[in-house]
Amino acid sequence: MSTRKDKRGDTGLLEKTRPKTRKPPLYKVLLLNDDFTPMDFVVYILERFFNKGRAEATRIMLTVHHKGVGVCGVYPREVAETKVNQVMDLARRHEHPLQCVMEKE
Ligand code: TYC
Repeated sequence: MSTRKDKRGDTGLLEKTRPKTRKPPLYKVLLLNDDFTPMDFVVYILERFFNKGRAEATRIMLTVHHKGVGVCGVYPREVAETKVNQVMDLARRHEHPLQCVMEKE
C-alpha cells in the first residue's frame, strides 16, 4: 500500500491509495486419509491432477497417511473446484473412498 499527498493540494494529510487490481482469493486443495484407498492410487492422483513428480507425490501421500490431511496445491476458486471434482470423479469410478476437499486460505 502506497501513500501520497492529497491531489487537491497539500493538506498535509497522507491518504492511502488502493491498488487497482484485487488478488483473487486462494483455496487449498486437501486430500484426506482413509484406510482403503491404495497408496499407489493417491500418488497417481497427485502426479496427474497436481503436476507433482514421483518423489513429491509420495511425500504428500505419506503426509496424508500419517497426519490425516495434506495440501495438494493452492489455486483460485474455480481451478480448485475443478481439481476436487476430477479427483472425486476418478476415485468414485475406481470405487475408492478417497476424499478431496477445498478450504479458503
Ligand atoms: N491410508 C491409505 C492406506 O494405508 C493410503 C492413503 C493415503 C489413503 C492418502 C488416502 O489421501 C490418502 N492404503
